[in-house]
Amino acid sequence: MNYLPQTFERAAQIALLAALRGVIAEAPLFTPTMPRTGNPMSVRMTNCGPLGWVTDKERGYRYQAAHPDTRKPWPPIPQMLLDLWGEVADYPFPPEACLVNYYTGSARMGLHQDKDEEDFSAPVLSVSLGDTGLFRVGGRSRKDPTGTIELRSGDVVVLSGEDRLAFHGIDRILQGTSDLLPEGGRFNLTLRCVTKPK
Ligand code: MD3
Ligand code: FE
Repeated sequence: MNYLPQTFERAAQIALLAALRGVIAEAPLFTPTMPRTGNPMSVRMTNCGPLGWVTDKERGYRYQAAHPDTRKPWPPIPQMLLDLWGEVADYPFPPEACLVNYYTGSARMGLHQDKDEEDFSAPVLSVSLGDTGLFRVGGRSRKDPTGTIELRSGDVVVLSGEDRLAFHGIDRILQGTSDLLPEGGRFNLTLRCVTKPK
């Protein structure tokens, strides 16, 4: 795992947050629901880019080109994120999806693998904004030992190669650790390639 702490300094975090507010104005945060059970996830989400990750009771985890509520195409990925991809991804194709997760209060994300993409050869790139998240990462088997990293506002993580299929999750958010978001909480942005490159 390539952990790049404080890739975005304060002014860059503010600029990225402004771009993110624009994305959310076009594509409001929604509460995803689990396949089969329909139970709500504690994290709220939206996306930008040609494709977005969504889930619901009926159709489960998938990527699609439109917001599930507005049915409009997702807004474009902010240029700052495309620039970051160009600088650190070491991959010859642009990202197709940027999933935005928003955590408040006791929101968490259980240990999982990201396997809904066709293309695991592309890296996944993560950017954190706002309160610190306790990030747990293990190996390719659920039984592999895990370690914890505190992801702070402005931190970037690049997952490529073996790490691309590592189990990972967010145990909890440390409330009040950042004053970037007046409303509190934590945003995580993940840039992904979804389809097999031609
Ligand atoms: C390790 N998000 O959206 S980002 C997710 O902070 C997700 O919101 C977390 O897991 C969050 O799927 C963690 C860091 C991350 C992203 C993708 C990974 C770690 C990863 C893919 C493979 C291994
Ligand atoms: Fe994930």
